[in-house]
Amino acid sequence: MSGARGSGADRSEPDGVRRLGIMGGTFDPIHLGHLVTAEQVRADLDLDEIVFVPAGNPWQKTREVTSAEDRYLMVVLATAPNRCFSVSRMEIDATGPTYTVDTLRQLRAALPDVALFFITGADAILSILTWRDAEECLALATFVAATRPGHDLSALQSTGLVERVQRVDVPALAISSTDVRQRFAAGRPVTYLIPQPVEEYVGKHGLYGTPASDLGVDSRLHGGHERA
Ligand code: DND
Repeated sequence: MSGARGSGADRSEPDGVRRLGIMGGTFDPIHLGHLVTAEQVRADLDLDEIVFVPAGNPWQKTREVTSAEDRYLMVVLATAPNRCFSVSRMEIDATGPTYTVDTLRQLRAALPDVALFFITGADAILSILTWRDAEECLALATFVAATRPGHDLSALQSTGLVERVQRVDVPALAISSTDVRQRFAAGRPVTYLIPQPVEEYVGKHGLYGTPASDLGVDSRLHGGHERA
């Protein structure tokens, strides 16, 4: 079963302090690279739990992003089998652009005695200085930089962040949401790149240029929400 405790990492907190990983992302859609990264960080840093936080309205995206509700439901489907994974609606239910600093402030206030670890892939950590209130983000949580194919973490040296983030080596999976979306649109295979329930959800709801199923009464009842 997934979710077994890892062999342990050096803990700077006293015994008994819970360690929470936060996996933020647009997840458009979630894929195995996200899941493997979260699980590897959980095991290496001996985290008790990982909460996935799908971004409600990711302000730096210039393209049109899939609805927050669809992305949230795909993350729920993908993470359900792992007892250490959960999903938060905090950014989905927020109004306006979503900023990581707001999420971390809320988590810090709600969980004052929990050690927070914000998990990023190499590309995300290298852009962190462009985030709103980046310095405050770095103070509110320990940032974890996971390796990712095609992105060189040694570039962190020039940002002055190398001492301030914790690096975790993740099995290399050259999977990206962009490629997955393009595969759906072109009718190319996505099997083994994303969890099967996510593949089925995309097909059922006609996301990423796939032909929509005729949902009949279902679509009128639910108005496009809560529709897994
Ligand atoms: P992405 O759009 O990169 O998410 O957003 C990552 C986080 O950054 C989210 O929580 C955003 O809210 C936050 N952010 C971005 C920009 C500005 C601000 C905040 C702000 O507050 O101003 P993706 O769904 O593309 O990816 C999710 C994570 O998974 C990323 O950290 C990405 O690097 C990582 N990842 C992989 N890691 C290893 N192997 C792979 C990966 N694919 C994605 N194959």
